Amino acid sequence: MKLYYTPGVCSQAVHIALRELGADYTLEKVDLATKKTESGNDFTRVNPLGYVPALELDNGEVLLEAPAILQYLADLKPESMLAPAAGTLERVRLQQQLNFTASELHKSFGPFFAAVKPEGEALEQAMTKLRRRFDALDALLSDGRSYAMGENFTVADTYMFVVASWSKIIGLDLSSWPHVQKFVARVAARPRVQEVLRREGLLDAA
Ligand SMILES: N[C@@H](CCC(=O)N[C@@H](CS)C(=O)NCC(=O)O)C(=O)O
Repeated sequence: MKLYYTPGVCSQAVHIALRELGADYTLEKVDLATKKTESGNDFTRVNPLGYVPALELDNGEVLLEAPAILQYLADLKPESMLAPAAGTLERVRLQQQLNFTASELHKSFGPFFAAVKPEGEALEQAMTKLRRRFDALDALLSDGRSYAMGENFTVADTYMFVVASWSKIIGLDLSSWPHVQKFVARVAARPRVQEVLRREGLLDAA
């Protein structure tokens, strides 16, 4: 398998899942501004919409959309417990969390990463929306669970971790959400996650 990725963005969730699974994979970095891959290819031939992650399977098929890719990977190795079994209520809970991360949390960061940043009332509205989603995440984790689904680390956590970590980039202090803050630290401390961060050039080599 080949993962098309860009350091620090949502493709990192898939990178973490691959690493946690011990899967056999290669990486190809994508420049999101030029849509060129590091080997000089046109990334829009892989994903016409030009966004990562894209996972190229060994038969040449390409999978898109982080929640779908993450579940595909988890199902390759059910014993990894990276997702509850398909068809169970627990699996639907995982899908609920993946969808929340994608369409609520991830997209609420959009205005802060836009070329033209919101100002004044628009900025306030965008921040209120984002803060409310962090409130919901903190409430989910407030019963003392270690991860989104309980004590098992799952693919829902890989995506939640990456998106919650963007708070640092926009200067949003996570101390307002202590359970989320602890969750981010817990996931960051996982040895495979450290390997991914290092491989993406987001940690010192030492
Ligand atoms: N719906 C997509 C969204 C992926 C996405 O937003 N990727 C961002 C990075 S986090 C990206 O590549 N943006 C560049 C662009 O849209 O041109 C998914 O779930 O995989």
